[in-house]
Amino acid sequence: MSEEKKRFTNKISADSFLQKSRRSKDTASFVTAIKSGDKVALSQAITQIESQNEDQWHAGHLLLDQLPTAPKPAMIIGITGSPGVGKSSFIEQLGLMLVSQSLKVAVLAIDPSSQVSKGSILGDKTRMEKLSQHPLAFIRPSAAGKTLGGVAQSTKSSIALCEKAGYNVILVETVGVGQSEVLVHSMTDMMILLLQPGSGDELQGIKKGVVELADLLVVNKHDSNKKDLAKQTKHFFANAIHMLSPKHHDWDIKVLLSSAQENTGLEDVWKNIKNFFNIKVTSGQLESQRMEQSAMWYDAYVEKTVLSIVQENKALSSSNKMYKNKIKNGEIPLYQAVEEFRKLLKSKIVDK
Ligand SMILES: Nc1nc2c(ncn2[C@@H]2O[C@H](COP(=O)(O)OP(=O)(O)OP(=O)(O)O)[C@@H](O)[C@H]2O)c(=O)[nH]1
Ligand SMILES: [Mg+2]
Repeated sequence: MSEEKKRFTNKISADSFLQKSRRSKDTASFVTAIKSGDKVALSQAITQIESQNEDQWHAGHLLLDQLPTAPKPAMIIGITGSPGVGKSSFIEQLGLMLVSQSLKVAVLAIDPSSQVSKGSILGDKTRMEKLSQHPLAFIRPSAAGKTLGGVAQSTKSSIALCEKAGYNVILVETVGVGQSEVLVHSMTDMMILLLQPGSGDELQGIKKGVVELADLLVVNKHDSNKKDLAKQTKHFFANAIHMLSPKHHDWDIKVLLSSAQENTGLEDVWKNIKNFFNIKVTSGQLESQRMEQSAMWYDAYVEKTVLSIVQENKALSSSNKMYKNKIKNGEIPLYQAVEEFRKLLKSKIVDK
């Protein structure tokens, strides 16, 4: 090797060493900051996790891996319900009650539709104004726009980050209707469904699936002139849930009443949340549910990894595009294209 080439090679390895050590120092100081309760650092780490930039995305996930496991599992609770039912207001009141008991509360939002509409982001922030100013609370509005692994994946990683950052209760508000309930169910320990007074029709059709996912039902806005209607709705659901297939053998799904406006019913909600977690932690179900969720997420990651390998491979990605175009132009039937692409992919993988 010529002297010049040697110097050049040495310079490159010295540079990459410097880069690496700088990066690991960054990660180490990030870890320290997050462990010490630095909300700005936590926020920056979530931004990395949500990033579309592969280096940033990896840096965020590396950091997540390097943070030590929380000494006690957080209570990860999904709060779901129709638009306008009062989720953000309920979360703020519940959150304020919990921080007053010296618990650290993180609020995240999952919004699979945020790639299209970013409408809820401002709303969430203003509706949780008091809580967002509390030192023990951390509020992160829903991920805006596209993220590398998808919005659901980034919310799942943000939850894990908040747990490792020492938050005791993590409340995840679902934004948008439909798929978000199933997604939030795949990343939380408990689901609370908020209901409007007079909303018996929630038990019809697709909403029945959402009711079946819930571990606790709360008829909200039990105040002013809606008190009687809220009570009737409570009785309606209390009777109706007996007809659904039971989700737990050791937990009776309850229907409670609450009002964020009058700040009533929230202590009862909290008492039930604590009972639920006591049962699930003691029986080991919380741990097994989380492991099951991880296995499911592993599948999702593998799918994404395979897809990104296809996209990175020139021959495969150009065939992929070619088939897509052919389908769009009506030049090939859908399943024929899928089958041909499958064969091509298999020929690249097998025996190599
Ligand atoms: N009467 C009454 N109104 C409430 C209560 N909680 C919320 N509201 C009102 O209901 C409306 C919606 O409240 P949000 O807390 O933003 O509801 P949300 O479910 O988070 O709404 P989206 O995130 O937009 O789906 C607001 O006008 C609130 O003031 C309550 O306990 N009682
Ligand atoms: Mg809201």
